[in-house]
Amino acid sequence: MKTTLPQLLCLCIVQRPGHVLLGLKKRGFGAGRWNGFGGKVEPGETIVRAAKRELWEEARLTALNLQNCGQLNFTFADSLIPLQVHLFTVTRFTGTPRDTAEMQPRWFSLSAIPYDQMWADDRYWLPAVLAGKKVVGTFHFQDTAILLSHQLDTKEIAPELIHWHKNTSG
Ligand code: 6OG
Repeated sequence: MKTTLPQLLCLCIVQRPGHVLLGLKKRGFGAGRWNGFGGKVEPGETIVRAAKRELWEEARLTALNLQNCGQLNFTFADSLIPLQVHLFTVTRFTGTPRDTAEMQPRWFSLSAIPYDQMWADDRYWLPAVLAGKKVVGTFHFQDTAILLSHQLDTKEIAPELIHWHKNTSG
């Protein structure tokens, strides 16, 4: 059986109390959708370095804390190569979100996340991440629009995040 190694990517979910920062992707894979900030891990680069770099390139923010909060595996029926996306939350950063060539950033209230204009997987895992949980998910797509099946495990609240959530909820 032929197996294709997944492509390694990262995705940052930037939060401030009661809000999440999303970017409207202007070009490339996922254009027209709101998403976190991220992209491909370059050869020789660590996943964390890639996450920092992408957040800077796409929103002009410097992450001061990157907390791994799980992994999303994407497969595509029409044989795009599978993706392995490493997720991070960022709750401390310097800078102000800026419009860049790739993304138009905007803060959303946690009660007004535009799931209808996001990847179909996001409504399953993003609420858990925003609640401070770790997620491991597998999502199988037809084209890039139809989610055929999925599996999701949520894990214990990351101990490092409990403090932040306790002090910023509400
Ligand atoms: P570039 O190809 O622009 O990085 N990404 C996805 N994010 C979500 N929420 N769902 C998906 O479902 C995704 N597929 C890819 C990973 C693409 C960025 O988009 C994320 C990267 O952060 C299929 O370099």
